[in-house]
Amino acid sequence: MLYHLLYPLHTIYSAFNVFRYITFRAALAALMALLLSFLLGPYVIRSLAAKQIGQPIRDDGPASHATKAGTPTMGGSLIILALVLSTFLLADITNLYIALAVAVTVGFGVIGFTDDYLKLIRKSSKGLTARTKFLLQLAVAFVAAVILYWVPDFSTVIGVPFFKNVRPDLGLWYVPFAMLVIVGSSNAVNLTDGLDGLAIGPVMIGAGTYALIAYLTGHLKLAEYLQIPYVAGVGELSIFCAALVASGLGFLWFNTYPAQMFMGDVGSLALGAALGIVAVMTKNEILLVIVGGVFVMEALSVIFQVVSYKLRRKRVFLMAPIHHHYELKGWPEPQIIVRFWIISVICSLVALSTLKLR
Ligand code: 57M
Repeated sequence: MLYHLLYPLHTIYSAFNVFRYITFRAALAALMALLLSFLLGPYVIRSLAAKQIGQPIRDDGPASHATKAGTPTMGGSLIILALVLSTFLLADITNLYIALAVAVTVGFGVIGFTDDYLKLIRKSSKGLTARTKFLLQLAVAFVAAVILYWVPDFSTVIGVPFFKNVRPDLGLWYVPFAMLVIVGSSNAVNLTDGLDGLAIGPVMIGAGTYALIAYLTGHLKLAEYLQIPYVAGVGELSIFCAALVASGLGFLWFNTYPAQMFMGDVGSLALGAALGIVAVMTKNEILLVIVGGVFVMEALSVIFQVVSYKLRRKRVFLMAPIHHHYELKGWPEPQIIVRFWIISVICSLVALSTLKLR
């Protein structure tokens, strides 16, 4: 909105020309998102606590989690609010990619919110059934994927990391593929969100990585130079991603160990979906497996654990997802969190190096 209001003024005051630049607007969106989440954070915590919107803790998990009972949850609404407001203010809201990124994030946020809300009023860890939640996720992802499929300029060719000449065109299969990326990413972030700051760190690192990728993908000369697919208009997503990094950072202020609030499903489902849709729209869908390496590791640990238990009646990990395994091995919580963040930084560096290594 600020972009639409202020940029046209450059004909009168040339200083407003600066609003033309994605980099400037991304930095401003980040500052705004950070400010919003800092200012609103204490208020959100107070009102969640006043309404007794606190986390029920399962008693079959690591014993150290018992002390977390009653921690205000649904803090993800703060992240979404800061993200959406700053994106609306500084990005070009007529840009389809921005509209889709916001719509998918909010759509998954609403599913998560419903789940959290049901858990709270029932005062148990049972919200929406897994089946209903999954069907709703598929529905939102389907609408987004079909819209992209119909956009004339949006190609159904996918990018394969490390191979510049391998660019399979999925045609109509692009729709289920994009749905898989969005829904998979959303659920993987949800599984990861089990220790203070554990999920938001890699979300921020992933969003920062995609901010750069979106900028390069939307820049004809840079995309040509790097031999990556060029998608006109996708550069605006850098603003969305920068706002995501900053709203996450503002949330982390309150979610860092010992957490004053959790993001809830409203946060984890929405943020995972946000990364998924950005990966799809920047044509770096498969790269998300590397960028989101921590989320993949967490999801795989659950798959291995469940399959191994079903086939051999034996567990691979003391408990899945893998962060519980390290908790039960006696690693202090902050140690697990920071080490997973470090792994996430390494994953992002590897992912960025694929832009040149191809
Ligand atoms: C949600 N939610 C946290 C909080 C957060 C299939 C199975 C692997 C599913 C998995 C599961 O339910 N995962 C999804 C994980 C919960 O956090 C809330 O949920 C939101 C995210 N959706 O924002 O609102 C708890 O996590 C802790 N937490 C923090 N700090 C944070 O910043 O400490 C969260 C955020 C919170 C708090 O304690 O209450 C959760 O873990 O429930 N299930 C599991 O993870 C369970 N694993 C399991 O059963 N493993 C089995 C099989 C199925 C693989 C096995 O290993 O044999 C464990 N989870 C828990 N207890 N809580 C086991 C026991």
